[in-house]
Amino acid sequence: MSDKRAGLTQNQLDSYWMPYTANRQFKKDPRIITGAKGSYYTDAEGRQVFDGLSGLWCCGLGHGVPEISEAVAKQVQELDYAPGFQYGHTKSFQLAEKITEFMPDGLNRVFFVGSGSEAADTSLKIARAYWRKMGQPSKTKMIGRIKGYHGVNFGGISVGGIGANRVLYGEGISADHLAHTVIKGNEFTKGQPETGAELADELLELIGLHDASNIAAVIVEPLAGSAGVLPPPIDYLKRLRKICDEHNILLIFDEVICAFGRMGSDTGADAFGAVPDMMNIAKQLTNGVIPMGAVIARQDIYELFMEKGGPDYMMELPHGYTYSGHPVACAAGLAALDVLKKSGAIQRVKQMSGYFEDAVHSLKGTKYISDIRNFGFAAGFSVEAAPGEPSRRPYEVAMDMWGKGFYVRYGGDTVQLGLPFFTETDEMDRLIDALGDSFNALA
Ligand code: PXG
Repeated sequence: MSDKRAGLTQNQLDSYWMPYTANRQFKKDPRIITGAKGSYYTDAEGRQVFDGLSGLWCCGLGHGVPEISEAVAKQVQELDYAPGFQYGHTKSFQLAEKITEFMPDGLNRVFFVGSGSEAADTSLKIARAYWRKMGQPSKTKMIGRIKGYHGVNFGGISVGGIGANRVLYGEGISADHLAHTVIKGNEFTKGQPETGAELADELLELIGLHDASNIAAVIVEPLAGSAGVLPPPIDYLKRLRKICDEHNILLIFDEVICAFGRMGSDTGADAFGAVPDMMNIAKQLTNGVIPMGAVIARQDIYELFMEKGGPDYMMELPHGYTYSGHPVACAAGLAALDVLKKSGAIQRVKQMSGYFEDAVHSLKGTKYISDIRNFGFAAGFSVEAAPGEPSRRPYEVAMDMWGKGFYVRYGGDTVQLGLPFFTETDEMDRLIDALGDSFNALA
């Protein structure tokens, strides 16, 4: 018999303080997932639910990929844990090398972490330490971007640009912000907007204000995900790259969502034609099966730390996590990247992204949809605010969709889609039809 609460008692429900969740609403009407295979979840009532966000942007290859499950099971038996400080195990080195095969030339030194948030703070710390090693210790300020998301740790929320994620937490690290790239007139653009590259020039104003001698790094998502899928205007990232070069500022791409196929390419850097000095990755690295992230640095950044590291028994970067390079995560990563390559998933996303683009833009004109943005297998819909309640309609749409057997993401004033890489065209059609109906059903 189906049971919406999956047999959970009220006390069990109450005991868990859920992340980024409206706990009170959820616990009144739980949405419990009990299984997953391919592009579908099974919920506690035994329903099949289409996974319209690939988990939380992390399961592009679908659920229950046998090669990954088997690699994880084998690894747990063979070496469940190994200390990552001052000792190593083979798979961390193998995975580091494999990751570099997906990276732009020159980005080939991989520092493992446990999540996207840890990647953000790690990259910011490496940037500051880099300038200290370079003899320029005043370069400490970070430049992020309005609407940017870099996870939830103090460095990440400081450079992040989503107010709701910052407002409760007081002071962070020293940071300023570029304007976001959503501009009037670009609504309903398919793919990258043609106008808006000049917004990168705002970095020159921030340099004028703070002086490059005080700025360590600029950090941006090539395509901003959490804020509602914001593809960069054409040439915007190239312009940021040029300004950073001219002013001796490091450029960090947070590719926690972009890297490994979501953009129909190995990385966002590749898709948008600009190469950062450091890249943050997570999510798709293990297909979401085991938590893992990494920062990939330019070789000469790594080498500077080695040269200026003191005697060779001294560690060059006093930083790392208990679970950096966890053997089970490495096994999952090796298998996931192998499947990603061999299955042709990335090429498929590229090929099918036109169909997806047309499908999502067919909702132009639908009630309350004020903008639609897309790239690769990612799409975001801006939703006109209900009076005084900007987040209400996205929530209502997502709940209506869940009721109809589709999981989509809602947050702020947007609804987002991040399709599994092997989504069929008829699945896209059904998803988009259902989404249109859910908007039309709004009061
Ligand atoms: N950077 C970026 C660009 C992200 O998208 C993080 C860092 C943080 O990663 P961790 O692993 O610490 O959560 C993220 C995470 C959404 C959504 O619906 C996005 C994320 C997480 C959950 C939901 O857009 N991004």
